[in-house]
Amino acid sequence: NRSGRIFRYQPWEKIATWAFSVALRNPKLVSMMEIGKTYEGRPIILLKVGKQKACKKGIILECGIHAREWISPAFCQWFVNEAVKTYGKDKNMTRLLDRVTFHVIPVFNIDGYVWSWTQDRLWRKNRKPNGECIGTDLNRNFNISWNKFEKDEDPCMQAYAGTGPESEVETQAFSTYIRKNLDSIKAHISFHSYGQMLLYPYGHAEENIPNHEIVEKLAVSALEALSGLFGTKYIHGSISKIIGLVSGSSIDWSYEEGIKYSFGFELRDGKIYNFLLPESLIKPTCQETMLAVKVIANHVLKL
Ligand code: ING
Ligand code: ZN
Repeated sequence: NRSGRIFRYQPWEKIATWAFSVALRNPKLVSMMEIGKTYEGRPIILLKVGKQKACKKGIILECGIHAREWISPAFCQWFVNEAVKTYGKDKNMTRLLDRVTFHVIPVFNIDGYVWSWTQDRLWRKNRKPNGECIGTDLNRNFNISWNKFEKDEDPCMQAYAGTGPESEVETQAFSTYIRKNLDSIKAHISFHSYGQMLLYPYGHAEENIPNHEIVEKLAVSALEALSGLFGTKYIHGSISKIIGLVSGSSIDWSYEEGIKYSFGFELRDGKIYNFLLPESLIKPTCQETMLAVKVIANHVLKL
């Protein structure tokens, strides 16, 4: 994309083609794999971004768990494009890619994403039927205090938790991949919209996580970097404090698996456009978010 050109949201087919071609064009920096298939049979694509070396640390960037939050997949694409474009030019990015592998899932809930493009712009869940209603909220389906608060039991609700922990093939694919790579993965970031918040565990309990102080400090530094660019205001804190008790979320699960830096971003905007963030705001949103992600990655580097 040439400067000045507007960035656009992309349908799944375009994102899949892009993933294939960015890997093909940058064989030394990017490789593509499939971690499983969605309920409707689409391949869940993961891009490994970074220099191929042994014993590297890993950071997982998980985008598009919720179908309608289109800015999230747009950020994952932005991240990969920026990485390959600035490697060898930007000192910090070069250092990061030399030492860290970013495991990027551009769209986690692909079936839902396709549905939000073709049938219902505000679709959130996946597309597997549950009796009279369709879809499970993948961010309530993880094996961590699953369905503990019994408020996500109605299959017709937006945050339906599913028939059991990891009842959905998408959740299974993701969890299996993380478990296989637990030794190297040090951080996990889940991208959502909207509300301009940086969240961390727990969502399933009100107590502080063991490394609360250091995670809180890291959140503050990340947001200093983010707001330094355009002055965008974010709030931060634990999921339970900021949005209330939530069970079965991906970052609570990964935290309990031992990933001590698990964050959830609620990207732009605040309360004007909500899920319908205009395409003119993709670029500034991704630019500022990139700065926060780099702060988190630089911390992982020092571990
Ligand atoms: N909000 C998230 C949700 O799943 C969240 C908030 C993020 C909860 C990370 C737990 C972990 O409800 C949106 N808008 O999806
Ligand atoms: Zn979301």
